[in-house]
Amino acid sequence: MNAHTPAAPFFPCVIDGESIDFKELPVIEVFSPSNGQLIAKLAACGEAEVDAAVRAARKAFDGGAWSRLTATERGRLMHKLGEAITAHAQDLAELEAQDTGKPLKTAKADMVAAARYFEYYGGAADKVHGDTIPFLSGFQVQTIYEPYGVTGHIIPWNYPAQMIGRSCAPALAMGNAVVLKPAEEACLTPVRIAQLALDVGFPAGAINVVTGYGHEAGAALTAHKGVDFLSFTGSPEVGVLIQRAAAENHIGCTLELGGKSPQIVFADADLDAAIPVLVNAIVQNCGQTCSAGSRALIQEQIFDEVTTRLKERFENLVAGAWDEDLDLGPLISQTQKGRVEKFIANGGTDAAPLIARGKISENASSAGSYVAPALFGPVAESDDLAREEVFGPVLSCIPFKDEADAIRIANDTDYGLIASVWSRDGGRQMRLAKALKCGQVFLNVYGAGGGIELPFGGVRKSGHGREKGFAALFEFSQVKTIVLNHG
Ligand code: TXE
Repeated sequence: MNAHTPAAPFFPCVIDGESIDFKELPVIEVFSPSNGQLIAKLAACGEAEVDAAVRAARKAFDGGAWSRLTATERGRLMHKLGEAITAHAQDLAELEAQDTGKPLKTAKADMVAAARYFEYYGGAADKVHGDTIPFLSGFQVQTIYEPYGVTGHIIPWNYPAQMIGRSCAPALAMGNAVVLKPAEEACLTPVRIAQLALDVGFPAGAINVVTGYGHEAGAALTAHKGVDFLSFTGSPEVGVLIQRAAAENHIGCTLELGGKSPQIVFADADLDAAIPVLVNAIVQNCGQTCSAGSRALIQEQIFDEVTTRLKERFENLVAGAWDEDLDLGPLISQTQKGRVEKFIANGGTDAAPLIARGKISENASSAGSYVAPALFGPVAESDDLAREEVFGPVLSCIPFKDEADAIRIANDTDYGLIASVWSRDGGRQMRLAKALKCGQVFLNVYGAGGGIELPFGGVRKSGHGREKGFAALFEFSQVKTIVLNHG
């Protein structure tokens, strides 16, 4: 590995309609998780560059070309950006796969979703309207939804292209100007998508992207007094810093901080339908998904049958480089690999017996950050594998007795993001849907393909606020009440 390979392209920041390299700044080198090779370089931006981006966004919002567009015109531009992502889907998917290590087929699906975010929110841009409210005689009252102004977005490395859509598209639809700080580990597609936005005619300053480390560029964006609202997806620890900074500046924020999501399998479930979904929900993106189904809660009388069937599948899973296009890729970094391997090494005890491991492809580079998937069970409720977010391809199987027991165990973590219930009993499905403390409940399905239309978010340590669906449009706007006395 040559850390100074000249061929590795520089990915710029996008500020005020310009792509700027900031080559005078310290350089962040981006390595492929598949083979450890240098694939790109970025500027490690700090306060000055973040300030330039926030000022550009402010100019776009306060009287600039962006602020003069109607909601319909904003929506049309967003549609065009969705179309441009689709037109460049192959190149973007390859870039995403190299940057994150995810299999190419997964990266291709991510580009479909990224385009869909701009299409969906482009269509929604002119469909948010207020109310007229009956009030005192002689009064006319109406409400309108207004953008905040400049919104700051900090996103992680697991779905870079999807995340620029998920976080920024609803903010743009409502008329905000955005400043995005993507993750230093993987941010190449957000930079390209911001450049595509300029190509399709987004005015300067509407979408700004600043590369850099979290503790520098991220912290500068979070603390900036010119930011009117913050949206963060990442770890609970940093989520606390974001919320604290938002409080200091008297602004709001949404936080999406991961989970320990359960899939609850009752004895009357259709196991042929459930088993592949149980596997996919933890293997997808190598388990590096906030809504990964990392706990399988299985009713006692079918525990052995289900874990035997899961074992067969886990033993046949293979991790490999992005272009091998296997079941799963490497983890994002050696740091994450170390973290996940520690969880696996701490298992294998009476409290968490190891049932099965998958494989790593023979072609996989020793410099890649691969982890063979792991299946544990029966995992004790108190064990870390039953309670902590591993963020890797590790499934913990936990037995339960009855409905009450299932609800108790499912709700007994600090997190609450999503859950699923596998049962043919309609009454039970609805009882659990109401009793589970989380933001989404799926019945006889899991995740529903990421459903951009479906409000998504957590409770407690999983965060607060809602992304996706129309709910996100209300997060990125505030209601104003106008009262006219015509009496
Ligand atoms: O997250 P960080 P990491 C969880 C998952 C994972 C763990 C650690 O369990 O194993 O978090 O991942 C920016 N001020 N999730 O260390 O540090 C950072 O640059 C402002 C769940 O990668 O939270 C990046 O852009 N910003 C999750 C983003 O925060 C800061 C996705 C996320 O990085 C900052 C990722 C600071 N002081 C991890 N420090 C999910 N919910 O999907 C860092 N950042």
